Amino acid sequence: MTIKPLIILPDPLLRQVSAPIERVDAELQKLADDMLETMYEAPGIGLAAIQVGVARRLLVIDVAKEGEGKRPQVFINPEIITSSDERSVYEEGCLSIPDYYAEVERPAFVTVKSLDREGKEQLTKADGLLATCLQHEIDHLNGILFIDHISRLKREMVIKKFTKAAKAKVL
Ligand code: GNR
Ligand code: NI
Repeated sequence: MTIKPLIILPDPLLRQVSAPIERVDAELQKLADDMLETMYEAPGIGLAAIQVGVARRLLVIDVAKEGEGKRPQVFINPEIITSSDERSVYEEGCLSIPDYYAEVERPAFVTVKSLDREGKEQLTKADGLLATCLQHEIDHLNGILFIDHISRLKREMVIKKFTKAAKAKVL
């Protein structure tokens, strides 16, 4: 397994819309396994393929609490098929926007149709942190970041800070 470098804001890759996966083969499974290892190492509770530079509709999640065993989940070509009117608010972060956190309101319950690591269709009824994380990751597949759900002023401040930091690094 391999830990992959993370794509960080303001890399334009993060705004790219990822393409559907056509075949669940050994190469794709290796990518999913590498993404899980990268996510655990970070550490984070979710990771979309675009965050390691691959514009494919693949994401991994593990929302198990510390001390519980690992519960890795793989979602290929995920689609939200129902979302609740009821909303919930979580403090979100993103491995592509390190050390920045903000409250985001989203549907509290979602049903997601996807393929699993074996390429088998699965239906996931999610609530709580899993529901929030799935929506955060599916946003990534569409080039959307959690800062797109906060105020424009806050978003522009964050982008400005990360743009400056990226420029300082090349010099
Ligand atoms: O590790 C992560 N934590 C998190 C917390 C609240 C809501 C969403 C997330 S996802 C994030 C990892 C990440 O950036 N996934 O894209
Ligand atoms: Ni993220």
